[in-house]
Amino acid sequence: MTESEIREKVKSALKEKRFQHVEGVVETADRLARKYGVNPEQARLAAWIHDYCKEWSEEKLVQVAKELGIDDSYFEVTELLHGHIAAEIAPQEFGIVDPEVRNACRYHTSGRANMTLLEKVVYLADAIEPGRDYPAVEDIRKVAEEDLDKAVALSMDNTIEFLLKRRLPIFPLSVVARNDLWRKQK
Ligand code: DGI
Ligand code: FE
Ligand code: FE
Ligand code: FE
Repeated sequence: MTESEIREKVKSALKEKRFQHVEGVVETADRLARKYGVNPEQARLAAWIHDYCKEWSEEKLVQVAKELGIDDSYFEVTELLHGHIAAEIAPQEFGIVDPEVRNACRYHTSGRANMTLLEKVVYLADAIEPGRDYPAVEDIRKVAEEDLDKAVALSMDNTIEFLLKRRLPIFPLSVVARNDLWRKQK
């Protein structure tokens, strides 16, 4: 599929507002990729597909995850399934087989230990695209211009704080990712 075919397919799977978010992630990922020496085509592709399954029902996400053999531990935190499933179905749905692109999609919500630059760029673009509005976003945007790792680490802290305040479950991989990035700051 060409990029514009991928764009149209994603557009038809999402509500207008979420599609605008995706377009913001694509442009931000492209810009961050150039800034930090990442392949912008890979960044754009991962950004286009990252929320392709975001509007599926929880039932559908869990059912498809079971069919695909995705690890059971993900089912407790279903917020993490949409990226994982999009990565799994990317070859059939979009002809995207590049494992680096698929991993950037797969880990865009939790992150993981030893993230690649591409994974960090997509993670951060998702958090700071122009449509995002939450108290810490301006700080994270500022740091994103200077230090990729620090910006990703700040974004992960912000997500974990948000989850703690709401007494929501924190996926172990989210904590592993956060610890890994801060450890490397020093
Ligand atoms: O899909 P988006 O809204 O663009 O962004 P996302 O995929 O980064 O995050 C989706 C949601 O997942 C968001 O509300 C935060 C939440 N989330 C991220 N990490 C965790 C989490 N939710 C739980 N319960 N546990 C996590 O570790
Ligand atoms: Fe997402
Ligand atoms: Fe995110
Ligand atoms: Fe997103």
